[in-house]
Amino acid sequence: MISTGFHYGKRICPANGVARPIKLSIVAPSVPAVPGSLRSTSSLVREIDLLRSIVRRVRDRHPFHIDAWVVLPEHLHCVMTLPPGDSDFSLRWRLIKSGFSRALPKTERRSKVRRAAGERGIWQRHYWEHLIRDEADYQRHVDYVHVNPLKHGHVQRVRDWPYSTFHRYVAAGIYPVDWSGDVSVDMGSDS
Ligand code: NI
Repeated sequence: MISTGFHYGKRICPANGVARPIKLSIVAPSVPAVPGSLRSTSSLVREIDLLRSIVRRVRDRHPFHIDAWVVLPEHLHCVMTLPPGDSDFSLRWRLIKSGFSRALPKTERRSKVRRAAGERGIWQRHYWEHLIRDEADYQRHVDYVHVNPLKHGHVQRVRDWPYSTFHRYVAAGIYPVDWSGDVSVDMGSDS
């Protein structure tokens, strides 16, 4: 069972109402990193400072609220809220992915099709997304983001993964520090 009893939406994002689209996105680099392979040099965690600066830059130009975010070595999950009247999630992801790719050293191999599209072979071309339906759905997805490092076996305890908004939620008193969500929940192609 998913933990309930927390009211994330209202506490974290007061303006978050039904009129504002919120989506969970799973954004993944193109090929899972094999330990020790060259591919692992493009690990998102290794490049976390770069990723953060790109996200900030995109957000300055195209605002969005980060409700929940976790960065893993090979992919990331995010629950974001867009301003009223704006539903262009794909624009944000496109800019984050291309900005990050451009800023990395040009060593990754590219497929022909991606070369033709002017992309570098760092990201999958598509990502999974879901429009949040209601408060319960919101909580389920925020929990999903935060339990993800545990789900993928990177840590034994959720609190031990640093690249996560989980810590912000603990500081706000929403999760207990020893919180652990349900690792058996699957969404999209996140396995
Ligand atoms: Ni995941």
